[in-house]
Amino acid sequence: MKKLPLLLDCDPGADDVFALLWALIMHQSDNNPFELQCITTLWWNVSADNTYLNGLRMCEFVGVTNVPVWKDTRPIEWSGDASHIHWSDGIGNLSTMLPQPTIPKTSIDSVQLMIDTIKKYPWEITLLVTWPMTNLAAAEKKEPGILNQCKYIIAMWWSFSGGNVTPTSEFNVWYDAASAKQVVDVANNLIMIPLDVTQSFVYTPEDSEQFLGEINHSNKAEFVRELTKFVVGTNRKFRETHYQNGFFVHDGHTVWFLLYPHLYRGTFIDVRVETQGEFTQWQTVWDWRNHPRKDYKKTYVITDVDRDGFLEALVQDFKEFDRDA
Ligand SMILES: [Ca+2]
Repeated sequence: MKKLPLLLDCDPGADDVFALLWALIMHQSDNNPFELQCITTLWWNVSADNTYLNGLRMCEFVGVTNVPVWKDTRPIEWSGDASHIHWSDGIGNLSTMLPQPTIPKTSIDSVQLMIDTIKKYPWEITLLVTWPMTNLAAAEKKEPGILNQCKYIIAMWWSFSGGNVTPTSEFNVWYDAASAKQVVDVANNLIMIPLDVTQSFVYTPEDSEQFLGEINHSNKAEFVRELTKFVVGTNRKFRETHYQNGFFVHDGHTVWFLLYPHLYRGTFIDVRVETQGEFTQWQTVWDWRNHPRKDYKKTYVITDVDRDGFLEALVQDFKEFDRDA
């Protein structure tokens, strides 16, 4: 069976690592219809060097050596990042639990790689995006029409009801709203997983134990356990979960939606980005009135996830991953 091609655009970062881990587990499994073609890593959560290293480390950890990982080579003017949340290595200093990468390092521009990969698999490839739309907007600018040659673009971004950086703006929009606007204005294949859905699901250490407890004590299980502990700590510290003992698996939902779309519900909505509001700049505005604009782009927005079904799927996936431990 021919597998469907995937590209993962990410900035790992702790919650990205969950997305990356499951994308790589899926890539290794014979029982799924998808195949990762490449991973583009970008600066933001932590430095470009560290997000790239985390991409390589996770490939090595899962045993994937046939997927190229690409580094962000843009000149970065702003030196800020989220290392105060993710720590300097991006994963709470847990990189010491991961193998040293032996996969050859690369230096090709990630935007060009994205364009080349889409052209290789036109109307077949799906893009998973777990950071702002910077690369996608740059690819579209360089090669107009390229984004609509993707089958789907599945992204964790946006919000119906409020932001997590400002009262109205979600992080992945706020960080690069110009790119968000450019992408939503042209793409007709977007699937958005908004903050409202990712924040409706607090993943707890007990959830982790539900699948880790059923398998042998292994380095794979131990890494997931420690990563869970770290992310729970940061979510509590920054009051993300309103002191509930758990964390939001924001980025992971992109991969899980791809694998288990029947566990999610959604609808098509007309979406825009507010660019000028005094108190609402970079807010995402949804038109629920069923009066689409003339130039309305088809945007599928996830509105709900089946928590129990989701956790059941994780148990099975991880058993498969850990069976040789
Ligand atoms: Ca991310």
